[in-house]
Amino acid sequence: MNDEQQSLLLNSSSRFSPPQGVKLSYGTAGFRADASLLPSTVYRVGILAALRSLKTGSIIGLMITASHNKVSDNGVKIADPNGGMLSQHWEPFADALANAPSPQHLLVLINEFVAKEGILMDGVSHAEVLLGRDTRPSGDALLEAARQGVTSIVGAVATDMGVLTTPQLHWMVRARNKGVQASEQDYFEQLSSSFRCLEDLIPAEKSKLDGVNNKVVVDGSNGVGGVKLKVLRSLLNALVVEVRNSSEDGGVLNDGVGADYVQKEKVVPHGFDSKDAGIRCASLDGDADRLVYFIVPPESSGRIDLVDGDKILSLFAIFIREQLSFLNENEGIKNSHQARLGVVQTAYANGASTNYLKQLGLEVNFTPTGVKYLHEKAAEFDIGIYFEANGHGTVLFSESFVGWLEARTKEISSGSKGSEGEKAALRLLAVSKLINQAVGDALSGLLLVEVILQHMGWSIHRWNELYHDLPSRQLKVKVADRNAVITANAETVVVSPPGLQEAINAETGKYHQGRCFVRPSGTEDVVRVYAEASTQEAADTLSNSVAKLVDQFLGLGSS
Ligand code: G16
Repeated sequence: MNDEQQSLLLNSSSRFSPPQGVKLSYGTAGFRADASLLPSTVYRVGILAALRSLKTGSIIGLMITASHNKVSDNGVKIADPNGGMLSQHWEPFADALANAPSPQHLLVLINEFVAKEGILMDGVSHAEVLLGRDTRPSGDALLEAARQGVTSIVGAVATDMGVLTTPQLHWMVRARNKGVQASEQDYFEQLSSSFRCLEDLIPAEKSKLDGVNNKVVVDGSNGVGGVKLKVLRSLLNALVVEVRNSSEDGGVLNDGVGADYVQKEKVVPHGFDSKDAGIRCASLDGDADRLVYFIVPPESSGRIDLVDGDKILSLFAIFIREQLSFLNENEGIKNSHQARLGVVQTAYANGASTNYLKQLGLEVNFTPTGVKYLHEKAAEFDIGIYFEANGHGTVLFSESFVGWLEARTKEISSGSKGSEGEKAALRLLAVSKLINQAVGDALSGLLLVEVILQHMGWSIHRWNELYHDLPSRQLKVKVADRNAVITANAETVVVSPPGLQEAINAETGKYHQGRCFVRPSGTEDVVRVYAEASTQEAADTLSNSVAKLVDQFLGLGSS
């Protein structure tokens, strides 16, 4: 690092002092904390993003969001060149940077890391970081901190992409690095045109079935997703999308609204009531990377029937499996490609969903929570579908399979209705364009759900009846140090503190179809407890008992 670079870093970092007595770590989805604690962290992540861009010779993304967290929180995360999460190999560097006590320490860390990674800081190499933020009030100032971090590396440029959903920024990074146009308009065009292509391929007899209507009512969590969905819907013809709790309505972000609230509490969000009984409703989270559906029952007393990420995964799996079988059976498609289809879940997946997927003959894989783990596993298949129960997920297509689909669909003469196999190839290619290949995306997920329901001729009730969820309950426990909980086997077993897993096993063994696990949250300062059992009462009791155990082993000493 030359003198000019050193003094630039020392000068700019002296404007961003790290908060005293706070240790931050790059968790499930980047750094998250109360927004007032974050300027120095975001500035330093700006530096990291510029270095990552130099290292990879590609465009990097930096998103300011705290997704489902309360409005006073904020966060920052990195999108790697392929649009996915930051390589896990760089996370320890992110932690070290965020916690360096002074500009001098920061400089030493950067020098060491740059040498170790062989990053060329010659002042000539070019780096570019795309910046995005959601609608949080603290976003503007934090984006400026990120910009200053990026530009404190000589040769690095920060491009402000404005207010975006998290998946939009990931999509843009991926597209730009593939040399494709990547404005927000391009994103909307790609989603809406592939959606229309799938609509055109709906079997005529299916789309007219009773019980399928063309309207969906969407809870935007008072975040960025509702606003963007309003733009997207203007490009759709047949589908009617009513948006409630958009950030323009004056409601508070994620407060009694949104996918996280609906999925965890299983109650009607603000803005919905018994007048919505029976209609197809959906919820996005604060930055629109999660999607769940729900039904308000006629006599609801505030409860909903949740149609969660597991059911979205099941719907996608049925549709894709059907298209693959058309491809493989159809003689019109020569040299059929035996595509390998796999699905990925976490321990939060309802046991009934896993059984259902296995009964369909699918290969079900498990990873720890966090889209970075699921995405990596799903990328091993020709088509990998991953979803967390909380509604975060997507469908990944391998480049070789997309190449095969492109070659096959080129052979189909334009305007021809084609054989079932040809239509299946066209549908799968359209799905690969509609569904975000970089990360889980509630907007593209919503369009895919909607068009598959039309294709099947299914109402939300028919979809919800695919299988019946085992009753479950999720709780959070405040503890002195959540990182004292160490888990293994995709978070199903606690290895530390000693004795806790044995105590959980003893408790779980008392319940028919009982299953329970605990894990430290990566986004909030809590330990999460998940319990499942044959009745709701049993799931509630089991989760409460295990929450007490967590408190006894790790708690603040309150019980
Ligand atoms: C983030 C991750 C998700 C993960 C969730 C879990 O969600 O992107 O993959 O499921 O955190 O949070 P926790 O570790 O607190 O249970 P989001 O939507 O908040 O970015």
